[in-house]
Amino acid sequence: MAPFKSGYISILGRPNVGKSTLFNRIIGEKIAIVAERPQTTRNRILGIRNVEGGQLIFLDTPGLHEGRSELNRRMVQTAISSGREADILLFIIEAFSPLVEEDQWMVKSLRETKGLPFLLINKIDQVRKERVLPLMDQYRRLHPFEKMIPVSALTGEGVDILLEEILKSLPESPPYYPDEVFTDQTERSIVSEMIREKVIHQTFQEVPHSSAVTIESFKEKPEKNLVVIQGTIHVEKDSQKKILIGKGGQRLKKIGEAARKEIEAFLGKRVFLELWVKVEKDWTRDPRALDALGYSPR
Ligand SMILES: Nc1nc2c(ncn2[C@@H]2O[C@H](COP(=O)(O)OP(=O)(O)OP(=O)(O)O)[C@@H](O)[C@H]2O)c(=O)[nH]1
Ligand SMILES: [Mg+2]
Repeated sequence: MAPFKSGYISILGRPNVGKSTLFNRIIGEKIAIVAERPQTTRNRILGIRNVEGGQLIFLDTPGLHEGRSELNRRMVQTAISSGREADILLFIIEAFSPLVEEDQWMVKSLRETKGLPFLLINKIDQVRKERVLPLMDQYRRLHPFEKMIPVSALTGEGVDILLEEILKSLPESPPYYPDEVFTDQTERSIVSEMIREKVIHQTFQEVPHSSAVTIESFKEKPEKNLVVIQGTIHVEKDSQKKILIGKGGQRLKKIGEAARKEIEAFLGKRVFLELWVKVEKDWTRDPRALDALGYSPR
């Protein structure tokens, strides 16, 4: 029998390239939130996929970018340090994006890591196949990638091949986690992220980047198959609070309804969700506020 393999796989790349979409597809659950906008993921999220003969532990990370605020800095630091822990690095690019200076900078940051670098060309559902080869050639000249695999996180194309290739490259090791564990995220943190996702989907300009969500209380009422959740959406300015609440409270109501539906499906229970909006002046620049909101680099 083949020896058991197990290890950590860090998912890295610029914002919006599809890291969290790929992560969710591989884990088979929506743990990480996804949006059309860049800089959605802010923390490192662990997810486990057990396959025959192996345990694959994936780390979803914030997009690598040049941010101005302390929040941006912490996000990038989180991504880079998760790369240092990993046995394999999945460096994701978009099939339709030409190689630019930022990509070169990112690939350089990989040089200081010990993990095996894979290049994933994502979103191949969006391009004709002949466009992928020249892009691979460019990246090959930039860095000695162990493997280059075209995928579509959206349709799943190429993902089985990716999992096989990962398993081949992982070290021999017993599993790190028991079989039934699939993430390190708590119900509470998944719920707060679901709310934040709806904020991102339903607001514009700087509001998504200026919003954070905390859960104030999470009370189970088993006799009614109900969970009562109270959450706070933190923004940086009064003007953002106004936008978030909307005319007559309409926008906040929509955000709450969309979030409640998703939370109910996730928990398998009825949910009563109450949301407040609070102004926390310039929290994206304030180290103490960032710690309090759960954005400490790891
Ligand atoms: N067409 C297509 N769209 C995709 C694919 N993968 C992801 N997307 C879309 O790309 C957008 C960004 O996806 P995310 O998974 O949030 O990207 P991310 O890299 O995690 O972004 P950050 O967390 O901001 O760094 C979303 O609108 C996804 O639906 C793909 O394979 N094909
Ligand atoms: Mg993400």
